[in-house]
Amino acid sequence: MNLIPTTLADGFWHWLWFNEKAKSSAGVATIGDELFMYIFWLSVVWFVFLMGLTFYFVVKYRRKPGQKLVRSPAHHTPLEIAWTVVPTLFLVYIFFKGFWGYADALVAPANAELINLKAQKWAWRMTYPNGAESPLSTRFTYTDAQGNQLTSAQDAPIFVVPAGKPVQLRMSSMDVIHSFWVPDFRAKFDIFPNRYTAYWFQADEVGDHPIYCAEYCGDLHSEMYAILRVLPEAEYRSTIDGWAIPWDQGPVPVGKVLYKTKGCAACHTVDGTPNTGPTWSHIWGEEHEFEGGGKAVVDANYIRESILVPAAKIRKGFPNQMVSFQGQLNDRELDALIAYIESLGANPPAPGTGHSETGAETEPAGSN
Ligand code: HEC
Ligand SMILES: [Cu+2]
Repeated sequence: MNLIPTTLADGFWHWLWFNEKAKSSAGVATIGDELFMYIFWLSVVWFVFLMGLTFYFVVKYRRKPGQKLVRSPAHHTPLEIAWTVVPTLFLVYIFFKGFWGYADALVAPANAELINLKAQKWAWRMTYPNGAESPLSTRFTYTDAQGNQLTSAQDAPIFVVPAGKPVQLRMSSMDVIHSFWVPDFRAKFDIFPNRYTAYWFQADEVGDHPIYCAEYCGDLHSEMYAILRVLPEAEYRSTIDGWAIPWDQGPVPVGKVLYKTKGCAACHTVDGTPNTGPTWSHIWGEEHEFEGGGKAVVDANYIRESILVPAAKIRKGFPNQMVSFQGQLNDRELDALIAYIESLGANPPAPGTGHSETGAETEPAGSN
């Protein structure tokens, strides 16, 4: 996939001059750009001055015919104090600027939206203040600053954050060290196992920003990305409310949300059309045949096995493409998914459950 910023392609100077401002208004982003340019220009000025002086001296004091060698002074206290103190002042300024930027990045404003971020080989997961999680994976397209339309080669989660409000991330890793990196925000922070690190930013404009992992963490390190979507605050709220798991409403509504947030929706439909995987509509009670022979009736046990050990029974006509959700779904969640699939209708229909959503149901009950 190609999410490399194309800014360089617009010309070296464009890139060098930081025409592209950090898209986060929080302290660290602006300090980052500012300090970078300060150090850059400081280096340029001193480099030109020192090299110029060297060149001038080489020419001026070069050995000329007939000139006697003079003993150069070994010590000049005022000069030595000057060339120690002056550069030190520049360095002290850099230190404090950097230190303040760092401290700023750690200490979030009190009204910040607290979001948990989990890093894991090789994926990101966000848990919002209402307990909701982003859908596990979606194919996404991203339009960069130059208007190029980029599409991810892999599924990746889309995270949402409110615009114009500080967002604090409480980050930890499930395995090795990762690093949260949003180039647009100049945000980069290490994430450790068994420990939390914090980072905050404020994005004022609505838009998408790629997130990368900036700490080499194994084979698929380069595929460890996600999209950070900045939404107007009201839209952000309604989005995470839609992802919230309504535990107090019983298993069926819970299963319905899990269907979306756990990524099942990427391969399964609930309206009768087959996708990468079979539809869930009216499969309850149906007899399914498997690749390589054998068949079974779809019931709670069959569904449980299909989710935890998908490769055990491959439905005829479908690829062996589903990954195991062992460890990703607890028993309560499995129960909810099973209840949800059951709620999508039985085949043959149970007496007295007039189906109405798909074509087959218009036939009298018991006809198939
Ligand atoms: C990458 C695509 C993909 C994802 C994501 C996926 N599945 Fe599947 N699923 C399949 C495919 C393909 C099959 C058929 C092959 C097989 O039986 O393994 C299948 C089969 C099933 C079956 C058996 C269906 C039948 O008609 O016999 C169930 C139940 C199921 N999946 C549940 C789930 C649940 C629950 C989730 C989300 C937690 C999920 N799947 C996520 C691709 C996927
Ligand atoms: Cu990583």
